Amino acid sequence: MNRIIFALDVYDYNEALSLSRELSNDVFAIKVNWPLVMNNGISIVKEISRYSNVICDFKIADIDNTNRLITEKARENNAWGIITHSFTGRRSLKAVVSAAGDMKVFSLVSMSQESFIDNYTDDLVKMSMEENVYGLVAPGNRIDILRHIRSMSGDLKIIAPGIGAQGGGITDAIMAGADYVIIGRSIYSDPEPLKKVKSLNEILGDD
Ligand code: FNU
Repeated sequence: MNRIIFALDVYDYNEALSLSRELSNDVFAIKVNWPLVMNNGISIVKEISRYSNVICDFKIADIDNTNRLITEKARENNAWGIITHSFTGRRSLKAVVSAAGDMKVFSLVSMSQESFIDNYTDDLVKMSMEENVYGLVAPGNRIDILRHIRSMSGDLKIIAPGIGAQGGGITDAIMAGADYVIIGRSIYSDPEPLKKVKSLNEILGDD
């Protein structure tokens, strides 16, 4: 079992594909974000999906129709999962869930950056559960908030960024209730990314 989601935040096509090939057997999923997609087009999602589950971190935050259009593009390109904001409210979230089909929807309810406005986090968790999302994104480096979100969210999967470069500890995040940890720079900036992933898996007791 692997509990690392690799955040592939590079621009370059060849680098992205070679990291995907190299790490795919040792991570649970590869998360792509706007920098990679802006540089290479949405078809990069389909290419990486040949090696790994792909989560599109598009942080969708628009009206229902635009959310639907974005979600359909991720689905068409074989994404396994998609990340949407939830602060835009129920109607926008429903549009993502309904367009997602078999894709897993992760609803963002708080962020790893401490400047995130957390006043409505409880409401966002409740609404996300009512709308039957598959999982939540919650901060892996702000442990009290992560623990609180875990306590509210039953058996929803929690994926947690903020590990390493943003100060969070990998075991702390898992102990606080994350099912998976999202890690980017600590892996791709390492001179030996595969070795780094393997050592993180070892810390988690995963093979
Ligand atoms: P690394 N990310 C994040 N915080 O960092 N999706 C959030 O609250 C969130 C995210 C993403 O710091 C960020 O965009 F909701 O290099 C990046 O792709 O390990 C990754 O998680 C963290 O990258």
